[in-house]
Amino acid sequence: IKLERGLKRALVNKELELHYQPKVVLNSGDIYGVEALLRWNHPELGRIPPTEFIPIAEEIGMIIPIGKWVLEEACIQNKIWQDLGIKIMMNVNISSIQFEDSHFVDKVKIALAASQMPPKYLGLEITESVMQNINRTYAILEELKAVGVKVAIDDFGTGYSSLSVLNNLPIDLVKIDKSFVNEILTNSNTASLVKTMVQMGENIDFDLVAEGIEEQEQVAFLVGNGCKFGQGYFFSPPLPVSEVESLLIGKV
Ligand code: G
Ligand code: G
Ligand code: NA
Ligand code: MN
Repeated sequence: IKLERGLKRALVNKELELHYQPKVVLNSGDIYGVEALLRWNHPELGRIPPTEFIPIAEEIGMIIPIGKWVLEEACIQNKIWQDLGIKIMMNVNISSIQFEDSHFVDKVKIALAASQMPPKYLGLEITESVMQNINRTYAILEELKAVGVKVAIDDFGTGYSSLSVLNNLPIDLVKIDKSFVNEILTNSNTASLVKTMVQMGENIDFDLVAEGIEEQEQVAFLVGNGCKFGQGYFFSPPLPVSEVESLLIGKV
């Protein structure tokens, strides 16, 4: 109850903040983008993890205005970097509740127009849970494609969607969930699964991003099996804007 009321104030009180985790080209370590991750600095309780407050925000509907703020803020930040010569992708997590909002595509367009950020640098990370209504999902993805933004399936393999879904939807990118990456060196079934996903990506033309990379040996396995992109603590944790900017200025 306390968090519920707090969330309603969090936006106006400017308690929300975005951190950014670098996304890298695995064989060079070059940063080609970042993922925006929401942080809530509660005035009394301190930092509350998104795994705690996002489900509440979804339940009480606050994820709609909060998600709109995240999109707008991320686009403004990307445009600031573009103007500094840092031309990188900006990925934003989209809750399935936002995706189901009938004004979702309009909100994406508004965030792009207001920031003047070039659409091709914006990536939207959606989860398999949006695929419950496949016809509607297809229509929205086509609209987003027309806008010029990229779409990624996040946490792939943790939901219930079948592989055929990837073949039929206009998806640019699939993120290999960190629970798989965590096991690639120790579980041969998981290793085969990841190899299969990379091959599928080559066959039906989407890129793969491995998430949750924590060790050099995981990088070597992924590169060796054709996975080009990744993110994880091995490269960098999510960082506040000033810290990630120092990294970007050094590396891009
Ligand atoms: O940053 P971690 O940083 O702890 O994020 C935990 C979870 O919260 C992840 O599943 C992530 O996708 C989700 N998350 C983080 N930021 C956002 C956001 O802006 N919107 C939505 N919908 N989910 C987010
Ligand atoms: O659901 P989503 O994939 O958006 O969640 C990203 C979550 O993973 C965030 O909580 C982020 O902080 C976390 N994360 C990023 N890199 C790593 C990593 O290398 N290891 C682990 N365990 N978590 C990570
Ligand atoms: Na994500
Ligand atoms: Mn994920």
